[in-house]
Amino acid sequence: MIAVDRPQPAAIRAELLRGLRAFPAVVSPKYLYDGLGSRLFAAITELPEYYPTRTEAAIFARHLPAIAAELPADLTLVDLGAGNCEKAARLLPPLRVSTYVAVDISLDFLQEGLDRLQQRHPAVDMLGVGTDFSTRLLLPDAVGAGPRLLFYPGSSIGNFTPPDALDFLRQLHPAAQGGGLLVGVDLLKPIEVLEAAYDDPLGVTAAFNRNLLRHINHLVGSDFALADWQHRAFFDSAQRRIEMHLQALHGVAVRWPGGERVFAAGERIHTENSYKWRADDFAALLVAAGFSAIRRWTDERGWFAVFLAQA
Ligand code: AVJ
Repeated sequence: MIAVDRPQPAAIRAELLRGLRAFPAVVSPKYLYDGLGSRLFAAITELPEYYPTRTEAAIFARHLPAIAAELPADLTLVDLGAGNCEKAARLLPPLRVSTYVAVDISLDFLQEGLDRLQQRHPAVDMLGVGTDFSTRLLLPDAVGAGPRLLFYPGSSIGNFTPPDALDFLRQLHPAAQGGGLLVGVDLLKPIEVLEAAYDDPLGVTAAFNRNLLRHINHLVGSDFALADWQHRAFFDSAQRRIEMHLQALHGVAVRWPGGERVFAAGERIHTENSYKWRADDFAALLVAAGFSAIRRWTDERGWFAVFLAQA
């Protein structure tokens, strides 16, 4: 395991407090994933309403031979946001991966998954890299000079606004070293389907969102009381995105060492955007970022797409 540019607690605190003081208040969705948050997200992927994970898995299950046919043998697979490494686990033999590089912000969660995977696939070289690749993808020299397939599944790209997604893809391009990009993207679909996926009746997504306040309390020493805050998620058709917010049920003052913020009843903290793409627009985005030879696979309903592009 290698930790590159481990984020400093003071920098994290400063970033969070800047967002909490802003109007409207905003927190980056990356803070949704502490230990419990990562487990709650895993629970979300099991919900009947949350279609993206299983739809993407079905696309891979069906089209893996076609995808493999486009790729060289002895592949170096770089898994961006590997989490528990479950998604990549199913790709290693079919894609003839010889080197697997798991990249994630949280090294703790990564270690468990990587150990399990190494036991199942002893012949594959494995490396864990802890880094926040959303700003810059820094890979250690140990990853090697040959071409790499960058793997960015799950529609995590949906967290970026379209201009930020373009910047992100442009900075990924050189890291592929002439290899490619395999990326999963959630597509536009009826609003009822979208909103149910982000506001499930069991309340798992609400717990996932509200857990952010516990994590912030831990990181900055604030005193958010979870009972004061309600989960909100809705689709904004103009911006083609699901927005997640935490909304104050009544007026609250939140204190932290050295400061405070008063929230009026109904005031919100914006916690996540999840953009939904038209497949043709996303293909054009890949081209604008410098990728070529774009191939795409979708499910029968056209709800989700997997793109393969040459770097
Ligand atoms: C992990 C960013 C792809 O946007 O669907 C799930 C996160 N948020 N439910 C998504 C999420 C609420 C998820 N991504």
